[in-house]
This record gives sequence, structure tokens and C-alpha cells, in this order.
Amino acid sequence: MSDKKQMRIALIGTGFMGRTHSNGYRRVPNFFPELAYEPVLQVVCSRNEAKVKAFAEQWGYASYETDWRKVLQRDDVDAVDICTPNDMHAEIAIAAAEAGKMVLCEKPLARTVAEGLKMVEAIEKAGVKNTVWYNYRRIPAVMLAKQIIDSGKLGKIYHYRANFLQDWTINENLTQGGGNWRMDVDSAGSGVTGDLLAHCIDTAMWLNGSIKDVSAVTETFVKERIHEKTGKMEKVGIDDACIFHCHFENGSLGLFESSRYARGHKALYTLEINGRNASIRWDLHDLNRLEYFDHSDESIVRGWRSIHVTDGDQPYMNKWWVPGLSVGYEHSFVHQVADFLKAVETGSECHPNFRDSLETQRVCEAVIESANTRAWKDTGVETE
Ligand code: SOE
Repeated sequence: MSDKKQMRIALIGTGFMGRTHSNGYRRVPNFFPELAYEPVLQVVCSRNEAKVKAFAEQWGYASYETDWRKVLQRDDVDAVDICTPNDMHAEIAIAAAEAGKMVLCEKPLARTVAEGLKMVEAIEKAGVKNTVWYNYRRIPAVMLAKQIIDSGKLGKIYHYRANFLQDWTINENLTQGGGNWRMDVDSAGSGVTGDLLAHCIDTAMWLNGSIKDVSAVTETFVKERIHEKTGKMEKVGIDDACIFHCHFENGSLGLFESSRYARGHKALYTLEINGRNASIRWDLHDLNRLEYFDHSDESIVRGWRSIHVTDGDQPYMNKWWVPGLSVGYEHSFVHQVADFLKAVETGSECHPNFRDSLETQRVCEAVIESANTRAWKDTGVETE
């Protein structure tokens, strides 16, 4: 029996994200043995009893429920992890906070700023620890980018460029709603803007500060799809693709593109930052590599360095194997669990918390408004 303090987790939702988070909870005690807390897979909840029972057995949850309200009534739950479609985030998070539970919420925080604001108010009123799963921040090479930028090596930043490209919705027969909730604007809030660009915006504001204003275009390539709710052809309300440019508070220019119609791309997230003295770039398909160009290098050997981020001195890497051997996508979730447990132990914040993620929500909303009105929009993001 372990002498660690237990953090009893209730997972709500058993989809793709339910699996990534569960894997994170299971791996942490082995690789972060110094932490005072250990996660306990206490209960998993989903409406379909057969599915949730099978999930509980597969991942080692001690029990299961089919009604999330029952989960919140349980005294044997410390933290609620929300992995449901986006339209459930606000209701569950607010109720969980009111029940005094810690809350971990899948991204994006909410469908709208108004919903997100209510969630932030509830969390802050209850004073419960919270975080939002913008996992890409916790890839070691992206964390190294943050360290390099914060050290000032780039100098004044001029450009921030990011894209997130997929192709899984290029199919006219794909329905909206039901299992395809990401295709339904009522469930998801938006299309690629909230689903994919939200990741890029979160990373961008963390690395390069607030985004002041945006000018965007969106497109919905397939205008009508069968809706699971009505069984009829209905108008599609999500954005299939979105491109926006923006001003950052620090004076740099940003350029962002996302699409689920970029044939051949499954999950291509890339970013590049150009400063006065140096530049960095990163690509999710080669996630352990950070490329770095430093103009102060001696001219005859000056060029893009390809840093393979596996050394024990690099972020998180002393937790894993030996230099040269790498980690993957799943580890970003392991790192977030570890950072959350550490934050509880030390009484600090686990960023991005709900308030940070509300700022990302403001940018997403301004992007959609800008595209709809064909005008520049201020984001209203708070500056430090
Ligand atoms: C969409 O396909 C999706 O699964 C997003 O919902 C995730 O947030 C992203 O990380 C990968 O793509």
C-alpha cells in the first residue's frame, strides 16, 4: 500500500480524450515518483452502460456510473475530469466546482466566451484547483521553445506563424451530431477554430503574449449534411477551414491557418517564431525536434540547428529514458497530470487554468466574428 496522498479521479466521457487522460493518470506514479499525490482511477462515467463498463475494466477504474450528477454527489471523488463534447463542459464544470471538486477540463474551455466566463466565476468562487488540457504545451521541445524565448535569445519578436491541418472531414457522407459531434455547431461551438486553432492560440499566447486583434476568413466547404438528430439534410454551422492574421501585444504579426480539408495531412501542427536575433520552428510530426537559428553564430557555420530534445537537461526528459531515446504524443498528457498533482502539492496554479483558457476563447470568438462580419475585431484579451 502506497503512503502517498490519493487524488481520486472521476472521468466523464470515454472517447479518444478519455483514453489519453486515463493513460496519463496510470503512467505518472511510475515516472514521477517524487510527487506527494498519486491519481486513483475511482470512477468513470458515460451514458452507455455496456461501453462504460468495458472502459472501466480496460483502464482499471474501480467503478462506473451512467449519470454524471451521481458522480458529483460521491464523497469518494476529489477531482472531476471532463472529456465530454463541448456543449457539456460548462454545466458539468460549474456543478463540479459547486460540489467542491477540483476540475480538469478538455479543450476548448467552452463553446462561447459567455459560457467560459460563467465557468471561471464558478471555479474562482469555489476556489478549486483547475486546468484545461491544452496538451501541446507539454511536449518537451515546445517547452524548450518557451525556455529559449523567455531567456531573451530571440530578441524582439517580429513574426509568429502556426498551422494545424487535417483531412478527416473530406467526405460528403459524414453526418453531423451524434458520434460526429465535432461536426455539429451546437455541440462543438465552432469547427476548426475551437478544435484546432484553439491549440495554436493557446501555445501562441503562452510563447508570445496576448493577441490584440484579428482579421479572419472561414469557409464551410460542404454546406449541408445529414444531422443525426433529425435524420434530415441540415445546414452545416461549423467552419471547415479558417485563416486569420493578427497583432500581438508585443508588436509582432501573427498568421494562423487551420483546415480539415488539407488532403494528406492527418495532424500537422507547425509553428515558427522569428525574432531580431534568432528564430525557432517546430513540427508535431517530428515532435522531439526543435529547430533553432541563431544569427550570433560565427558566420561560416551559421545555419538552422536541429536540436533533438532528449537530453536529461531538457524539459521533462530526465523523467524518461536515456539521451537519444524519445517520447511521444501521449507523454504530453502524462506531463500535464504530473504538473497538476505538483500544483496541488505546492498550492500553485496548473497553467493553462480556466482563466488562461478564457483568453484563448476570446480570441476564437473574435476570429469567428471577424469572419462573419468581414471586419477586424479586438479580442478583449487581458494584457499583463
Ligand atoms: C480533432 O481531430 C482532434 O482530435 C482534436 O480534437 C484534438 O484536440 C487535437 O489534438 C487532434 O485533433
